[in-house]
Amino acid sequence: MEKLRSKLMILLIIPVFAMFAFYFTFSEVINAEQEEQTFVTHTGSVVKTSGVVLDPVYQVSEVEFDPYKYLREFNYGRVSTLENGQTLREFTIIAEDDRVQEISPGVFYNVWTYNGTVPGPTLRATEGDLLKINFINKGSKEHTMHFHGIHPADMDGVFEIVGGNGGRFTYEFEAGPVGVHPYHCHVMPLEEHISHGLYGVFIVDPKEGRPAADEMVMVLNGFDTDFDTENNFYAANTIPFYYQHHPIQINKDELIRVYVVNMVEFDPINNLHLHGNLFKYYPTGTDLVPSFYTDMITLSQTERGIMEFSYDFPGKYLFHAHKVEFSEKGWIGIFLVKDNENT
Ligand SMILES: [Cu+2]
Repeated sequence: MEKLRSKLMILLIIPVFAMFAFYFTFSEVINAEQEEQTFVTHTGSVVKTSGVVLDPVYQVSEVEFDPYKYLREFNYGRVSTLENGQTLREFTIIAEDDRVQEISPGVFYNVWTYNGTVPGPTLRATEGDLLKINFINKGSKEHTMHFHGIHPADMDGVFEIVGGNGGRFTYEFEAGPVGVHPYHCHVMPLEEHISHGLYGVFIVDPKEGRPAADEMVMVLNGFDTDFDTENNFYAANTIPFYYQHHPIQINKDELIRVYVVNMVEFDPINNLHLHGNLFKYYPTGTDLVPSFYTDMITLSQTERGIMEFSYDFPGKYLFHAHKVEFSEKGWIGIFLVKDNENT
């Protein structure tokens, strides 16, 4: 019995030792960022990386992204009224895939962008508006825009592949349903196109509007900078730890409305915990009556909702992934609640 046990131990140790030996001998070879690599992901799909992405020498243009500006920036499009009285909102979205962004100090990453940033612009309309989205693909790869929501099949951005180097497509559909929805590229391999940054938020307001509030958008995202189909960085709005170093200033007793969308790839779930408070939660934002009163939500990929809260006491309050790995890799921030009477 003892002999059998020690034999088993040896059998277990040998492959582990062999893996370590292989890694240390061939670590140069398996540095994904140095040359083109093909990976089979945990879901079985094949992902190819360009191999030049981490090297700033190859940068074509650098992304300028300000998470503080992005937070409260809404793009309502070019607005006009049709003969039948319907509101028309026209947007122009340009996809590119040759930009480099310093996503964390010293870490440069080839981001694929809608209108030059990750996430792309927050598009906003009222239910029933006619949307015309002029999509131009200036990237080198094929891309599309796939909106979550209700629209005809040929506006779904899945089978209508838009070629690179100037390919065009106009998405035309009525905004709906009310809520907060993601849009993202739907070209295969999907993990690659999404995790490089081709996503954004699409808000559909109810015709009667929502109560006045300090509104903001948080896209929960991550970056796999070594192409092993695991994220190395996590964030709310792209830059790890940004809102911890630059707290989001809000007023005591003021209604805060956060449109939150989870776009993290590779990890099955993400979550959000708010400190010192609870919030009303509207899953997908489709109902005007909240479903929960909680301080914690769990979100699968592209799952999203609207949070509403106000703070009774001034001070600093954390919000972060309660999945500690994610918060320690950047998905954490602070609300700085200002006391109006004293400021
Ligand atoms: Cu794409």
